[in-house]
Amino acid sequence: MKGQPDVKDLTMDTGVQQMLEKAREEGIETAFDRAAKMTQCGFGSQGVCCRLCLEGPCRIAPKGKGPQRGVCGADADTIVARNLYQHVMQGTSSHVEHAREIVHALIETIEGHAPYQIQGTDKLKCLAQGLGIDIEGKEINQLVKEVTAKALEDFQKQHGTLNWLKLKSHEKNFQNWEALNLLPENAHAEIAKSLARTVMGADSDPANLLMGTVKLSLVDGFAGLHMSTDLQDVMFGTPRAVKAQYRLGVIKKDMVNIAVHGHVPLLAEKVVEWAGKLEGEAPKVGAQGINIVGVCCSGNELLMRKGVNVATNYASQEMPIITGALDAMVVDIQCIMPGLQQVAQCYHTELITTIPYSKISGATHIEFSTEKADEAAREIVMRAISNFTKRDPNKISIPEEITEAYAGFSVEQIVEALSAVNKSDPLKPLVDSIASGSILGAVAIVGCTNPRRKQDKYNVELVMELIKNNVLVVATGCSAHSLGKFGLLSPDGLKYCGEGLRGVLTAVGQANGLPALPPALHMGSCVDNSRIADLLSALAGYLNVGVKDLPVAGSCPETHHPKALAIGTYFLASGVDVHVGVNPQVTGSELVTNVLTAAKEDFPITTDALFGGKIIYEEDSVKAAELIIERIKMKRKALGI
Ligand code: BF8
Ligand code: SF4
Repeated sequence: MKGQPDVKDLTMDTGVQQMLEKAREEGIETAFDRAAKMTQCGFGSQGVCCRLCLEGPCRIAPKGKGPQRGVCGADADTIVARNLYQHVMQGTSSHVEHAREIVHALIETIEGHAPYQIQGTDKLKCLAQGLGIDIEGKEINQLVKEVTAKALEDFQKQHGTLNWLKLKSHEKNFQNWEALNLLPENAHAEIAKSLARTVMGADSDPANLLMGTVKLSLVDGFAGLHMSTDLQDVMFGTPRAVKAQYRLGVIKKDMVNIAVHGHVPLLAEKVVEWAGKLEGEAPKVGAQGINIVGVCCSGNELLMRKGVNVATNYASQEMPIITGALDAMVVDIQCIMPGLQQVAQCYHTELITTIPYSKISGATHIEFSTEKADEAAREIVMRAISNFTKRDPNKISIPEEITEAYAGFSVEQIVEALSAVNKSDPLKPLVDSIASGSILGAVAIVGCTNPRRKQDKYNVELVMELIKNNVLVVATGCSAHSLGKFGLLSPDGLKYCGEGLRGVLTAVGQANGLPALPPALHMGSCVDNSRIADLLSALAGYLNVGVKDLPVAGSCPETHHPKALAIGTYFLASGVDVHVGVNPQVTGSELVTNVLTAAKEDFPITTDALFGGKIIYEEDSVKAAELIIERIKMKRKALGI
């Protein structure tokens, strides 16, 4: 069609390009098409549009040419700070609800109401001890009971602070947050207070609103990310290194294909289990077997623990359907495009929603609850099998490319790999390599892809630039998928590393019987950013410094979701610089911009001064790498290395 962008400008993934061409030929609209058509509102882009009450909407004119206050008198600083706060609230509530689901699943399991097994008993004991529970002589179910009781307290206690914050925060961060009066009481109260605080006519002091945002981000970090990861490891086991495949080529023409998409692994794990149990049903419809593929963070969870192959990441989630060979896509919560159903209805693919508070009009809804997990998973797999017979052979076209990748790098797995080099002091080889300069520092590449940015390009480019400069990379979320697609989660990617980094990854890999470790270590889904925080706390503890002193940073080059803003704020508060490659919609306020980015050196309050971390907003990945490396070098210098 005339005027449409070249598919090569929309994504680096050639399989996705092929599917975009196919969609165009078949007259199907995708997120990339919608992004190209959607003009971005200048007010919203700068965060100066307020819709909080019916006196509005109010918008503040840039550069002083027009209204400078809303009808109520709120200025750009207040409006921008409130909008950012609300984004962080959305992210936090998503992660907190994720954690709460897992807590309840564990409780139902030990009470005999849910068909799961507690697989991570070592992690359970370790958490119990950390939470101050006496583990001597106690059965597993009793420990789960006591650990989940501590978790539930984090949703209801009226004094003190989150148990998970006390369990997981670095001591120096804890002291800093306590001194700044930022310790949250309980997750639900903090979310409710944040909502109450940001309504029309409540808090309008932008600095105070920003501090509220930081406080809420601690809820995101501890009662969201950490609690989810820890308790998922208790339920399903802690990930260990696995090998798997990436890209749309993992969809198989002769098999019943089911894509699992969303976030909470309770359903995804069951679908894998039932695909195994029902394998014998596939030949009855002429299929060779049942093939599960992952999308987004459910994809990450299954990849990390089960080695399930990954089809694609966020921005191209419609593409598995466009292959014409996907028999069902089953989704739970978060990052699921409502537009999926528009695409699914053009094919035989059945889109199946499963969560009562996350439905899509037109999709099949099979209610998932932990009590009925087996029935739901069985029905989903059986439906996919019967859908196999409804395929239109003329519409089937599956891109061929596949890449190999390693994942499963939990902190436990990383420490174990390092133990092969130094058994009694596993962190020493890593710390020595950083001190000697073989490794310059470490950067976590996290978060999304965004249909407004050329998919995968910015994630991949940034990593290439960093590893060339001997920066160790760890990755999570959809950005890890970008790296997987382009060989950066495989030892093959070692050729892009600087000499120092290559040497270390080769030495550690060989000590573990591998040719080398991959240049980027895949640490999991977005809630697994907690694993990165754990690794940083361990390194800071080893060196007896604060997290803020470490030569490290986080980066989200292709940000799209408010969850990423919540996670980013949590890392800022922990003393880590955070790069974002997409406009965070705060530029309409000089005050908010300066607090977060420390752009003006003499600005009275900045997150850099308060916590030791700042936002780096840079869309160009090569320039972003330079800015990140500059800060890493500054932190190295301060450490005297
Ligand atoms: O939680 S990385 S696009 S799928 S928000 Fe969403 Fe972003 Fe993907 Fe996972 Ni995270
Ligand atoms: Fe306008 Fe104030 Fe209402 Fe916002 S809260 S819409 S700025 S009147």
